[in-house]
Amino acid sequence: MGITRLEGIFLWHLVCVFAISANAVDINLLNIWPMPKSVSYGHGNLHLSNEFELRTDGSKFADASSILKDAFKRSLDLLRSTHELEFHASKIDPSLLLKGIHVVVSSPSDELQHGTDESYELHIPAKGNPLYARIEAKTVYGALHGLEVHQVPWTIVDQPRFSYRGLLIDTSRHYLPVPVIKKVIDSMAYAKLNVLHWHIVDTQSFPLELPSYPKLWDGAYSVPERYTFADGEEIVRQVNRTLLSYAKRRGINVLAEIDVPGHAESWGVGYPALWPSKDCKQPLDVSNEFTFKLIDGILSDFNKIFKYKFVHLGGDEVNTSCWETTPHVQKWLQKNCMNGSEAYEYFVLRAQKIALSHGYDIINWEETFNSFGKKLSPKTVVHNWLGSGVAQNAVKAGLRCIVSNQDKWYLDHLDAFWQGVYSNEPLTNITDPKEQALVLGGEVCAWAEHIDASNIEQTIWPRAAAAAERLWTPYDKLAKDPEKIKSRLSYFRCLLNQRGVAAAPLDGYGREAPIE
Ligand code: CP6
Repeated sequence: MGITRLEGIFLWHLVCVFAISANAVDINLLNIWPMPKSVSYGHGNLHLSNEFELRTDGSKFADASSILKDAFKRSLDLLRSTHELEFHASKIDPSLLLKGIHVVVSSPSDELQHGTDESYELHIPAKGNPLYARIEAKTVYGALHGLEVHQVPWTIVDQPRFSYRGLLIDTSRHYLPVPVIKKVIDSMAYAKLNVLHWHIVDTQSFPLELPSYPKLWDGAYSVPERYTFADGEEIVRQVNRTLLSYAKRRGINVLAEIDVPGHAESWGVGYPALWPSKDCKQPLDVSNEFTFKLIDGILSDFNKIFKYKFVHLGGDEVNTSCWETTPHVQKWLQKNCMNGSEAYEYFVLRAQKIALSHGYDIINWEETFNSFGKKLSPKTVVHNWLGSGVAQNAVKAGLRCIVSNQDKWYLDHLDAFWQGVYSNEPLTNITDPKEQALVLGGEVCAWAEHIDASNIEQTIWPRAAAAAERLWTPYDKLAKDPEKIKSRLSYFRCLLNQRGVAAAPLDGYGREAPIE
């Protein structure tokens, strides 16, 4: 037989620790990612009891849908695979044997939304018989963050710095099978990211079934490369009281995007009337009422699945020249006294009104703000991607924003090294606390022209983790010199590998470290 499975995993863990121990100062300090708001450490080792259990007495959260119970079980399975298990129970002082975790949640609600309280405290008494760790949280989602801490500090008091900590996936350029998306969601929870920005459709393909307009997914690459409405529900929406969605059960909101009018050619495969002409397939036909009727139908379908308060309406990279040269659109422009850029503004603002009528707040890419920022709905969140300075301007104008500047946080750029990802500060040049509060956070983007199921994990990880700490950890706890966090990030990378996520080596993935 050779070694048992458990021993095998244990050896692997040691190898991993050994590999990074060369510049390790205190192995305890290395292990937590992202770094909590405050941590205190004790000394010595605790051991997990074989009967490691969840206690919830005193908690106001009834857990009717087993969110907490399932999260505990996942956490325990991971602990079993990555920690020194209690191999020799009889030799261990029972007061050093951790019997379980006592979770006390003060809110009875399982609602997950933008701004849901994610704070938690974790206390592990030095000794006790029986000895329990204790997690206290306002909401079950804070408690889930506590369960992600698999190290043994004495006390953690923790809460996120930013409420929006996102990752974009793009299922239009390459289809991602549902199990791959679920694994991305799992791994986001490990790093305390809380928004999956699902860039579902774009020029290349329309993989989502929508009941209102069933021919839209004629724009999918192929029959198997599609998401049914039920797939969408399973990934995102609360289906009923006990079968909660995959993302919500892990504390992750799903932000859906339709990128109009520029990135939408695939819509016209099923509904060619959306194309201005056969030679001009995007931007969508601004002169056709059907275009807006269809956006309304899509958003009413979205409303049944996507419960996050925001919907993303794109608005980037709109080239209106073919509106101006397509005869019937040109006529419409003349009749309405608009040039191309005015029609772009008209389109975006009308799409915003439709989204507002469905109860959503709106996120738009920064070109909309740069072109006609004053006219945007006050419920707009400006999504930076082009350059620096937009966030500053958006919050000065009183709008909220999220940052994703392409040179730092576009993960499909393989020369966006982890050091730069870590160093990207969302509040650069924003000093007024009122303006700072309008920066909701940021998002790393895995645009998928060159990403599919075969390489998505190593493209996202470990760099997304560097952004996750920037967005979670208080500013004064962040390393000014990213090299200082290298070994702790390496450790987190190892942990991802142990959990079956193909996170790349920090300076690996077929590229050189930046030249110093
Ligand atoms: N697709 C969409 C893209 C990009 C954007 N929107 C993009 C542009 C430039 C770079 C990377 C991605 N592929 N819909 C911009 C927000 Cl360098």
